[in-house]
Amino acid sequence: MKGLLVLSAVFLAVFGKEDFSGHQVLRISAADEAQVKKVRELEDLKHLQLDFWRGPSRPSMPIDIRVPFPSVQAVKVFLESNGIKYSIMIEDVQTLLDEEQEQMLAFRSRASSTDTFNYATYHTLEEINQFIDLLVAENPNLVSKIQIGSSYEGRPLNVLKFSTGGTNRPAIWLDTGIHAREWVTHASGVWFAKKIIEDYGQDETLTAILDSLDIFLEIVVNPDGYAYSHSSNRMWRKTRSINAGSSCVGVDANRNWDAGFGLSGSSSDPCSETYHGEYANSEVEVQAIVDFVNSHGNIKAFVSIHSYSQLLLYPYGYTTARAADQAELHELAKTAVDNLSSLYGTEYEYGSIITTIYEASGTTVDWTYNSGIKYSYTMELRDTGFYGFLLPAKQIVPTAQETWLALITIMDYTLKHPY
Ligand code: 0X9
Ligand code: ZN
Repeated sequence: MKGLLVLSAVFLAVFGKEDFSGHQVLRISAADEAQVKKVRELEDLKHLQLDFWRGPSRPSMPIDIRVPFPSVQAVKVFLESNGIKYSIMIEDVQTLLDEEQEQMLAFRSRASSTDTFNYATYHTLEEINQFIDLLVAENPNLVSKIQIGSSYEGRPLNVLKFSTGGTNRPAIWLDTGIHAREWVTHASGVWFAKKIIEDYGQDETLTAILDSLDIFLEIVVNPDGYAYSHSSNRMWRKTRSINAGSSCVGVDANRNWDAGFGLSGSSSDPCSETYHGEYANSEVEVQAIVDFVNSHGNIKAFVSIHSYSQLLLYPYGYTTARAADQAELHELAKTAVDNLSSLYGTEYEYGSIITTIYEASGTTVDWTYNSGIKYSYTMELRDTGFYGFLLPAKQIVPTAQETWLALITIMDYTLKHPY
């Protein structure tokens, strides 16, 4: 075990990439609240270096944990001795990462137009930025690039603005990639951008939407994290800001918003994957969106896209209080997931964040909702944990296609229900 640790340290030093050989993803099915509580104890055993991919949440929702090789036996013994059921979802994380890299290499080519761009593979930050520039160059009358700020490490925060004219039209905001490792979201964001261009003037619904509303799309909300997830650690989630007094890097940008900031459902530990940051909007990537939304003043729908779990969620995450518009948000969510499912049969659950997934404070859409954006939603795309964050590239296009049906539903509803 020690040998392997030394080996992986050497590997990291030589190749600069974190190695996940022997890491397993365990799926835990807690039978009741007491067992969920037991599993929570694992969270406090820092030396195990567990990475909770999903949960803990209510007993009916499985808990997925990436367990580093040296901790695998200890965790299994812990679960077995407490009578907690589990299965192995991913035998060896590194095998999936190797396949992903191979796939990316095989399909790597610098596209000269958005027609030859490969939507069915994962792309680096540079490639996504090239895509953005190509799309804007090809369609200057329909889409432009706005830089809403710079990331902690100085990368541009690019937003695509799709507009057919007017001044400060009511608008829809879409974002992907606030969590670095949720690669299918960035890939879907790219596909959405192309889809909007293709469908304008062709598809009646999208055309009507763009004739009255603007669409803003930020494909890479967290570019530092995304770059790092390619260069060094595929499992990176947070931003890359340095935390004073800690050797741990980064803040969970989905706990950093000014809505129930710092309440339970986030962590005050800089080493935690759900670290909320020193204060609300401490992350420049979050502050940039806050400033943009406030100065725009006319955003009517906001959809923030994550993976995984197949959920369509609305506020709140930090309180069990019902959103004032809960009934309407719930109805619209139902229609949206029905439409999503109609394509490939992918099943989504929907509801408020806190009742459907878990308590989460300082999240994006709780802030947007409290700021007056009625149609505030967050999605968790494919899958339900078979591959988790490591969704094979061949699922990118189907995922984006079905998700688009949900987005169109929300955008069309927004158009038809002005407020
Ligand atoms: O913990 C989160 O931030 C979200 N899950 S994820 O695996 N994407 O990290 C859930 C929080 C509430 N849901 C969303 N805001 N999507
Ligand atoms: Zn996420």
